[in-house]
Amino acid sequence: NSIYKNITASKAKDEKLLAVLIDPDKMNLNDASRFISKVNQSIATHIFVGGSEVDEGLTDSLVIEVKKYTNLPVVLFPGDVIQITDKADGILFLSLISGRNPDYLIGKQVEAVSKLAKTNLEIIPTGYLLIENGKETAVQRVSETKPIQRKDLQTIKDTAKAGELLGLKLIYLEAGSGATHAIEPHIISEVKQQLNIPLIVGGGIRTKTEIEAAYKSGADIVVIGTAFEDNEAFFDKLKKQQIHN
Ligand code: 1GP
Repeated sequence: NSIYKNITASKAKDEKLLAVLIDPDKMNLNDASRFISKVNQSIATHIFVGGSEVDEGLTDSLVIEVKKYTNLPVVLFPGDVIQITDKADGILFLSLISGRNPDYLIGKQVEAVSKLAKTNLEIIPTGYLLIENGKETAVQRVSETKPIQRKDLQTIKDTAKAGELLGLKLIYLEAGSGATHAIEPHIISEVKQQLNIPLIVGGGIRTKTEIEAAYKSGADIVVIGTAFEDNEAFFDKLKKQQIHN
């Protein structure tokens, strides 16, 4: 369970983490090597792979390709059970605790067990909270759940805390892929104050300023997908510092 240990160790040292999200439905296999070389040169620490709607088999072949070019941990962030592949290093074992659809709270997880038993994936139980961002997102449509309203801060905080009390190991605040409004800093910091476990924030984050704002408010891991898909030059703004001897 080294992925989770590393996350908690980073949290303890206040070292911030950045996950690049790759949607197998959107990434062409031929583009993977170029894309991953950009990831390698950036401050990214993790690669997440997943999407709301991904055809069977695509995740497997993409993860194989990605692993050829990087040593970063590849963590599944699955929208469905068919996205489980033993080629990755770990999996965010998600429960959509902002919603009230039993399939996404426990049903898919039960379905996943026999598949997971055939893998060596590090399983990281994760409470997943969808927060309203101004437009309908894929997660909302596919899971047929309502996001929690941004203004309903108490429910957001209590839901995140309930996830921790249930024994989940991470809380993921999600505005939705391509969200017009990323999770607001005050929401992040209020949630952070409730939690002892690490906090992931993603959805609609497009600039270095927004990444830093999320970190400053208490995000331990920031997830970015769309901004890199739309513009790989964004990686150049997030280059690792050169070390000169
Ligand atoms: C989506 O949180 C992730 O599940 C990332 O969102 O694609 O908007 O960066 P973006």
